[in-house]
Amino acid sequence: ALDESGKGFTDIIYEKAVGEGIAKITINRPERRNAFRPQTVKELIRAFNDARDDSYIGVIILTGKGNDAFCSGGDQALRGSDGYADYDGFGRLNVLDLQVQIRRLPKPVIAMVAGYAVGGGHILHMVCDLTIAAENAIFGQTGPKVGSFDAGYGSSIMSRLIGPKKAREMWFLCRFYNASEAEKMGLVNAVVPLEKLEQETVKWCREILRNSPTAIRVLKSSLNAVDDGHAGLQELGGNATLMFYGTDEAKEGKTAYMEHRKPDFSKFSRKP
Ligand code: 2NE
Repeated sequence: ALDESGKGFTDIIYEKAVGEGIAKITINRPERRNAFRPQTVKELIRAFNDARDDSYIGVIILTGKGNDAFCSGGDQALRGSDGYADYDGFGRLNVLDLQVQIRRLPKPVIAMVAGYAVGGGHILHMVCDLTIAAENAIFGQTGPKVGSFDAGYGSSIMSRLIGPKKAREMWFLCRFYNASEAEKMGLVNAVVPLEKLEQETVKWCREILRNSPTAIRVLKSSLNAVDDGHAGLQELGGNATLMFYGTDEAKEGKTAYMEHRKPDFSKFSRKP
């Protein structure tokens, strides 16, 4: 059963599976192959924030409406000289904020891909922690064909995922790759028949949800830490602080401060 909690969204559908701990965020612009405009990205950011803050949610699925596309990138009809502009007329590249949000979100995000994941849509699936693809999925970058590129995560994460030579091929030639090619390249975790896509994705979610949430949280940040530099260390370090606060040693420091006395750390061993 799905509990609609995304009232007020126009470009996405936001659902939470009752009793499961799974949130599902669906880009809902199928008439444009789920291309995103600034409003779409604003809504995605709101939904991801909600799923992050909901302690009941342990895994988030990102997908696109329909079977034709996961996402075809930025809406080219709205592209101007300073980014993508919709209601307020300001050009933006707010999808870059969304990429960072997914990367830093302390819960696994799974891209569930049917049809095209191309351009900025391909980058969105790459920044997700896992990708489950339907047999009809097609992956590729189109930027250099349409006068665009992503020199950030879209390049560095791709190079890590599929290797520097293959990443150059993908960006320089702008070829499309089918699901089985993508699996061989290491772009996706599994390929399943289209009719099994959701079932298989939920199965992966449930397997993750059976495991320790703290272990998963720390592992996500540690798997990103080297590549994300200072920001990666900050994320990983934040998890260390989070766990340290639960210890008697940390509590002694805080309690002593509140009681206006010197802290007594003498009973805490200096472990080898
Ligand atoms: C995705 C693809 C390959 C699908 O092809 P097909 O043949 O299945 O569909 P079709 O007919 O091309 O698309 C259906 C409708 O969706 C629109 C199309 O214009 C078409 O509209 P109508 O002609 O029916 O009115 N549509 C699809 N993608 C769109 C898009 N991204 N923007 C606006 N309208 C779009 C094929 O549609 C395709 O190649 N799409 C373009 C992919 C693309 O180049 N994306 C932008 C890359 S740049 C980017 O995303 C980016 C970045 O590089 C850096 C930062 C931020 C974003």
